[in-house]
Amino acid sequence: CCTMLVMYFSNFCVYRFGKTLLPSPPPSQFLHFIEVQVFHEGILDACLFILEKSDMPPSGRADPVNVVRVVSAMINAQDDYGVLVGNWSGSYSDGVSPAAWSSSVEILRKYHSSTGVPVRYGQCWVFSGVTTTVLRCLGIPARSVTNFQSAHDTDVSLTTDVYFDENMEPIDHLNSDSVWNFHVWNDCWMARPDLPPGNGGWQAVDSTPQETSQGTFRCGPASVSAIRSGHVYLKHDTPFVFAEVNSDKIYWQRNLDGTFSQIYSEKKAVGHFISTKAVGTDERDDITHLYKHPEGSEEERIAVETACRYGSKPDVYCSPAAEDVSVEVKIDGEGPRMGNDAKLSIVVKNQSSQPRQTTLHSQVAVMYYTGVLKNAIKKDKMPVELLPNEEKIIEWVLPYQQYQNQLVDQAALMLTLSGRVSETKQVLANQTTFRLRTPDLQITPLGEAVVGKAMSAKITFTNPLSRILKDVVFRVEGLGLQTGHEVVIGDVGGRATVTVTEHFIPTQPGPRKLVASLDCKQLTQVHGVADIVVHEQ
Ligand SMILES: *[C@@H]1O[C@H](CO)[C@@H](O)[C@H](O)[C@H]1NC(C)=O
Ligand SMILES: *[C@@H]1O[C@H](CO)[C@@H](O)[C@H](O)[C@H]1NC(C)=O
Ligand SMILES: CC(=O)N[C@H]1CO[C@H](CO)[C@@H](O)[C@@H]1O
Repeated sequence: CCTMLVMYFSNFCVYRFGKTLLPSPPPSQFLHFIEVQVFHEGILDACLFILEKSDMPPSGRADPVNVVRVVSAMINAQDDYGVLVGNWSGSYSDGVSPAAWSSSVEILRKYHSSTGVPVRYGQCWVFSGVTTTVLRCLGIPARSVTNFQSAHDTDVSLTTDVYFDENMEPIDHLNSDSVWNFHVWNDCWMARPDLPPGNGGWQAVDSTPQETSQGTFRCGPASVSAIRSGHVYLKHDTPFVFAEVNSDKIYWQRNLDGTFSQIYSEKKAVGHFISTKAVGTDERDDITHLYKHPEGSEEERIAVETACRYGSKPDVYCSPAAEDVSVEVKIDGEGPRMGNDAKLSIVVKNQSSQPRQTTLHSQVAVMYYTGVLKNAIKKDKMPVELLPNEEKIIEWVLPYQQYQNQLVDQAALMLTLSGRVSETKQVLANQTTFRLRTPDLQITPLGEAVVGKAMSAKITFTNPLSRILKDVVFRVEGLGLQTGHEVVIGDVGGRATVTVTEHFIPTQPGPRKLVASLDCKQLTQVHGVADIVVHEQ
């Protein structure tokens, strides 16, 4: 029902939350169905009505980050007379019980037909179902996501804290963090040009009123990739979602002087079986790996500690004893070329007079030019030992065979490095994006460039790949030189060179450009340009 592709999403599905989706034993006894029906009569009108009711100017609708943020605020009734009133009291006599709803259509039409009287009542799965419908209707791919053992961090510590007094009695008024049996929010798919590359793709958005964000009950969009790496400083509300899925549960005991000491921590208590409905079937699709690295792995621990440094209790985890090792990525010359093995240098440097030891985790992923990561194509672990004052250059190679069938337009890749220094516990991290350079078309003008006089240009191309390029076409154009047209080349053998000669008669004097590009399925982004100064007759 909801696919991973950017453009495709269906207009109808039933989201189920709770028991049937669960692996056994079920962590909760809930069973809820919410129908998502995007193109039902009245739904588009209701969605536009919601946007009009928000305080976003119409120009804001051009940016999906804005739209999602506004929808997240408008689906709950708090502070803006939005669609649904949340109620967890257990008695819902003056409205509809949250568990009784079966369709988001009914809720949206009710809200619209009353010209904006908030509908009673909703809980997380209802907020999420309605959000899925509204976002899909507005053209933003979305899906409902269920998280089991979902933490609610009330003080932005990025930990779930449990406080005890000197006698190990819980201190109720401090114990405001909680772990919900399950919580339901949404993923929606978009590019994030406002964030560093690699953070596009799925974004978490939550319409259930739990905490305010910049004064309003709303949450997200938070990049799922940023949540996974603990980059909680990236917008919006990433710390909150991070805590829901990956906070450690920390037990504190009050000391006689009133301070607290950490007595115990549970590292796997939060964020289990993060699930959505599988595409095309009613199966549960486990997407935990999108939200966090495997529990207990070094990468997961690094993410948790990175996140906590930006929280309200930055010292929960031991600070590194020293930060004297650096890791950088060097790209030699003009960078790796398409068709060759891609080689980069990883430079690991110490600044200390003692030996240092670490294991670097590397992962390279194909990236769309929008900064959305497609998939990882190679993962490695490299032990690194540094003598005192040593700088080590590690050659990192991505063989052509491993990327040849994986690339997308622009041939961009992202290399992510992470690790921890054994001696100091310092966290090492680096992310570098690079493109595989494609060859240029070489254009050489021949003859005198004079208005009205025939001349020509030689266009040469060498196939950088060892495979055959099928159905190659050149497109050639030059304002005042040559009208745009195609030159059918046909197949070009592996590493072979082809040359074509273009004949044309300049029509206008002055500095001109002859531009050519190559198109074929196996290789794109090949261009060439020649400057030609045309003289008057
Ligand atoms: C929840 O529902 C009960 C009963 O219908 C009502 O009395 C109460 O005011 C509601 N709470 C909220 C926050 O709307
Ligand atoms: C990663 O490496 C690049 C280039 O080598 C460097 O400019 C950048 O500062 C490094 N980033 C971090 C976080 O160390
Ligand atoms: C090669 C290198 O970078 N060595 C450095 C290691 O650390 C010492 C102490 O800080 C520096 O003086 C060296 O330049």
